[in-house]
Amino acid sequence: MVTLDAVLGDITRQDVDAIVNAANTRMRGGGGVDGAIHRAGGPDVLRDCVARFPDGLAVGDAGWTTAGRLSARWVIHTVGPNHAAGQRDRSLLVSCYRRTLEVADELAARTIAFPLISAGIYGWPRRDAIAAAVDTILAAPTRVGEARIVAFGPDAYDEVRERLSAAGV
Ligand code: AR6
Repeated sequence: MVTLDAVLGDITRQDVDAIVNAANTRMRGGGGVDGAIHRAGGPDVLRDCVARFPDGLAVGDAGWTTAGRLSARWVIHTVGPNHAAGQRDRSLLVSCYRRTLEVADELAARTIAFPLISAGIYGWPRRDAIAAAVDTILAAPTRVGEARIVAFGPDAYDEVRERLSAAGV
């Protein structure tokens, strides 16, 4: 079973096998976590996105690229539903975590760091985004040994810790 932890900080600074990106369907970069990962990883990340995903990715799906200059080996990009634009199907958010862990298993990644997918620019209510993240990661049949949710601020961090406690972690 996967060990799940909460971390307060910047996802690009995590020392893990795979870092998860909250991308969009075009997969050509953006703001938030996506911008931070492309800036820190350098141009190889975008080059690999273009080469491996000429048509981008569907909402709820995930796919990997190199992590470029990041200390991680891979970036696993996933596309959350855009709540702010009316995409309210929670199963798509759950699917992001499931599919990301499936991709991590294909890569034989053992450690992974997730941001709170859809909880920023895409406007998913944070407490529910946290519940979806914690519950889905804990229930996933994965060979990943250690997962962490990286919270970008102290309030989000406290809320992730609360949900972990409620889940018995
Ligand atoms: N490290 C960890 N968490 C972060 C960081 C960071 N460096 N930066 C932001 N967060 P968002 P989304 C938090 O907006 O809602 C992009 O333009 C942030 O506080 O990155 O899925 C993409 O290209 C929030 O809790 O992702 C898409 O178009 C969480 O990460 C769109 O935004 C996710 O915020 C995706 O929106």
